[in-house]
Amino acid sequence: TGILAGKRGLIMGVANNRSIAWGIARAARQQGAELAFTYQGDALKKRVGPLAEQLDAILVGHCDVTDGASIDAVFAEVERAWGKLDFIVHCIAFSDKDELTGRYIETSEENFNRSLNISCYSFTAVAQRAEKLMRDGGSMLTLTYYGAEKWMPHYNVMGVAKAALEASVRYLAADLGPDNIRVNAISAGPIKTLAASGIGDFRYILKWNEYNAPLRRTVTIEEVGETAAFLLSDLSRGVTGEVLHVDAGYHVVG
Ligand code: 0WD
Repeated sequence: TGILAGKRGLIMGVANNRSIAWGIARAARQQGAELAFTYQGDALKKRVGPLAEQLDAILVGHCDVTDGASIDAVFAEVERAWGKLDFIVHCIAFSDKDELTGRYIETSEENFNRSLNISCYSFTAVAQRAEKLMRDGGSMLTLTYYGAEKWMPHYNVMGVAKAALEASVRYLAADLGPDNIRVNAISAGPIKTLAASGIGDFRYILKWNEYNAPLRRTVTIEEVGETAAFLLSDLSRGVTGEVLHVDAGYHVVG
């Protein structure tokens, strides 16, 4: 039972139990979904394996999204295990930490390309593979941040990547809508995770949100997870191409 009963989904981007992807996985499982996880490299396998087990999920393998062959391998494994797919959750982003501080203008061409590739293109690359397995329609979800819409201190190249990611959500939604595949993003407020710890002055950003967001607090991975469960489920069947803010309302004031 639950709003995701009978649905099968692939979760990409769990690094540890503070990851937003983990909050989404837990909520999806609670709502009855069957899950599969990817992990990035052997170091993370040790961490993601036991987490997957907690949710009775299958580990479909290593996936580095900069390597198309590893994406193909993961989707081949999903097809072998399930034959089809109902949803994917993409919680992947990367930039060299040294460029998540100071001025955007100093960004290097190499890190710009790498950041856009991992944080934006990879969602499209994954969508290409997932489309073929979403035989009964489906839901694709990615994670973005307010730094896509407005300048934010230190977010720099990641803000540019998230702006491109949000645009790609709209283009993918238009491409896949005729097959009843929906594509949406959650714009999450700041949460202390491994990836966030690379952003300059992150504690200050958390405090700033706490003082200024309408709900006067930050959000949790559980809250992002439960909104995600809604977007992955048929309860949101009329919603696509949307960027939904789960940020305690910060976007109305910031
Ligand atoms: O405040 C925050 N934490 C917010 C995060 C606010 C709004 C949005 N987001 C976004 C992030 O930009 C990201 O897209 O949410 C998504 C998930 O991020 P997270 O949960 O904050 O961070 P984390 O737990 O670190 O997971 C991101 C993971 C990587 O972890 P590390 O920290 O090891 O880089 O993305 C994965 C990796 O597991 N990842 C990759 N996976 C496959 N191939 C790759 C890659 N090349 N690079 C990074």
